[in-house]
Formats: sequence, C-alpha cells, structure tokens
Amino acid sequence: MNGDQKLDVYDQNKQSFIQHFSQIVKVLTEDELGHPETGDAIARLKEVLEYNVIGGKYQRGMTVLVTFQDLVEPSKQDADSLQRAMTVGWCVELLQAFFLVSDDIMDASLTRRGQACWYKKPGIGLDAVNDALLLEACIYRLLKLCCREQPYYLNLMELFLQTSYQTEIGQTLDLITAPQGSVDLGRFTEKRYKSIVKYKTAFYSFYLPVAAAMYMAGIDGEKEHANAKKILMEIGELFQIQDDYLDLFGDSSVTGKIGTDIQDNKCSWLVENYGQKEAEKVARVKALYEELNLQAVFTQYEEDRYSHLLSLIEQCSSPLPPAIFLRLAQKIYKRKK
Ligand code: DMA
Ligand code: MG
Ligand code: MG
Ligand code: MG
Repeated sequence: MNGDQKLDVYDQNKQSFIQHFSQIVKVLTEDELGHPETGDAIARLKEVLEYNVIGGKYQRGMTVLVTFQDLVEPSKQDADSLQRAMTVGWCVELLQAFFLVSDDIMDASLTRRGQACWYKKPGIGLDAVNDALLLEACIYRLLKLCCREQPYYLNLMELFLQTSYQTEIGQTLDLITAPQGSVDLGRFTEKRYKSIVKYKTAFYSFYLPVAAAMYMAGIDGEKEHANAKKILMEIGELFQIQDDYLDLFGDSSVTGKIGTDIQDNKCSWLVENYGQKEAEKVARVKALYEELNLQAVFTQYEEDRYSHLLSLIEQCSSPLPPAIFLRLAQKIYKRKK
C-alpha cells in the first residue's frame, strides 16, 4: 500500500464489497429449502466458505467492481449492475479459494491468511479436496443465479473455465518442475520460471478480474482484450516474483503464511540443501541468499520492472483508461503481503 495516495477506490469500496459476502453465502445456501436431505452438506459448505473465502486482501474480487465502475458510464451503474459486479468479484475470490485450498495441500503448507490451512484443521485432512471442488462449483452456481439473463453470460462462463484450465496447467508446471526428493537445478531455467508464473498466477489474478469487468461493460473485442492482457500478464509476473521473494523474506505475521518454497524444491535459484526439510538446511539456503545480497538485487529488479510497466501501460492501455492498470501496478509495487 502506498501511503502517499488519497483513499483509493479499492479502500472506498471495500466495506460494501465485504458486506456483500453474507448475501453470497445466503444465495449459495438457501437452496437447501428445496432439498432438505442435503442440509448437512450445505452446513459444511457454509463453514468451508466462511473459513476459506474470507481473510485475504480481496484485491482480485475488488478489481472486478472498480474496473466495472471505470468502464461503465455512471448513469448505467444502477444498483442491480453494481450488485452483479460484486457477485462476479466474489466468483473470482471463490476461484482463488478453490486454488488455495488445493495449493496448500500440494505445497504442504501450514498457514494461510494468518490461520491454519484448511486441510490442517483437525478432522479435515484430505476431505479438503472435496471442499475445494465445492468452492469451484459455487462459482458456476452464482454466475447462473446472477447473470444468466445477461448478454455476457457465456463470455463470463468461458472466461472462468479457460482461466481455471490455464491456472491448473501452471500448477502442473510448478509441480513437475519441483519433484519431491529429486533436486536438479538444471530444470530451473528462466524460461520455465516465466511459464510457471504466467500460467499459475497472472491469468487468474490479473487478466481474469479485468476481463470479467470488460465483458460486463460490453467490451468483448479481441484487440481490446489482447491489449489489456499484455499489460496484465506483466503485472502478474511481477506479482508472483514478489510472492516468491516474500515466501522467504516476507514477515509471516504480515503475509499470513509461512513459506515452504525451499522445502518444496520449488523453481527459484540454487544449491545443495535445497529441497530438504530440515530447519538448519533451510536456514543455510537463506543465509546464502543473504550473502548474495538477494534482497538488494530484488529491490532493484522490482524498481526496474515497475518503470517498465509504466511505459507499457502508456503504450498499450488504449482504449481503456490507463488508470485501470496504473492502479493495479501501484497496488502491488513494494507490497509486503
Ligand atoms: C500460487 O503459487 C498459485 C496458485 C494457483 C494458488 P504459490 O504456491 O507460490 O502460492 P502461495 O505462496 O500463496 O502458497
Ligand atoms: Mg503455495
Ligand atoms: Mg504452489
Ligand atoms: Mg508462493
């Protein structure tokens, strides 16, 4: 968060966005009235939603809402349209929750958003796999309930489906590049690294929310989407590079998660001791990174990429207002979580 800004549109809308969540839960759980025999499952779903969809930054979901507000003229922003933009924003947050519940199992992580990972809760374990699938199914139930009558319904559905596939391909690359118990730094090329971050993070975190708002505003041209995507994929790449940095050097009381990338043999730089679970080996890799002054290298790299982004936005934002992209870039620049 950049302190020198006035209250930005994210802050202005955050409260009403979060308040809308109880509406989402209500819509997703009232179905039980018609099917009383599923009541116990719906109670479980409610618990899954409340534990896993809440507690993050809501940046992805809010991006749908604030971008929609930028793209649609104020006279057409009636209460119903804004409600739909919020609901679609929550669909992005549901997709994120679906990925995170699964990701934490695969990465053997311990904490997320300042609490135990869902699968780590006593009595949950691998039942969390089904909970993740439930979260995914909720996206399409919500889209149908709120947007079935809208001209952009099919575009949105295809967007969510395609983005899910891309993210899953990214997670596949992430996992097969980091096989358990087999450390081979030869696998870690810059090209592979870029592919992983593009697929596993950039599509769903940055292109998806802006593209959803564009479709809702009636902007469905290929050229417009390609231009926006070009910028958003770069923002997404920087975002995941920061995530990798924060995995080790972030303050876990701020990020809400304890890093596992060294233990998990994840594609990043370096060395013997890498891909091992013992605390002292992990500490040795971290000490080496510190010796190499990676924190300073990262800071410089982040600055360079940020100024590159600013010029890309200047070149490619049209016909969308540059503010849409500038805001996102500013949001993530020097982020601590
Ligand atoms: C995140 O990769 C990608 C997805 C699709 C969740 P990651 O494992 O680095 O994320 P985190 O650091 O949040 O566990
Ligand atoms: Mg992870
Ligand atoms: Mg992961
Ligand atoms: Mg990470």
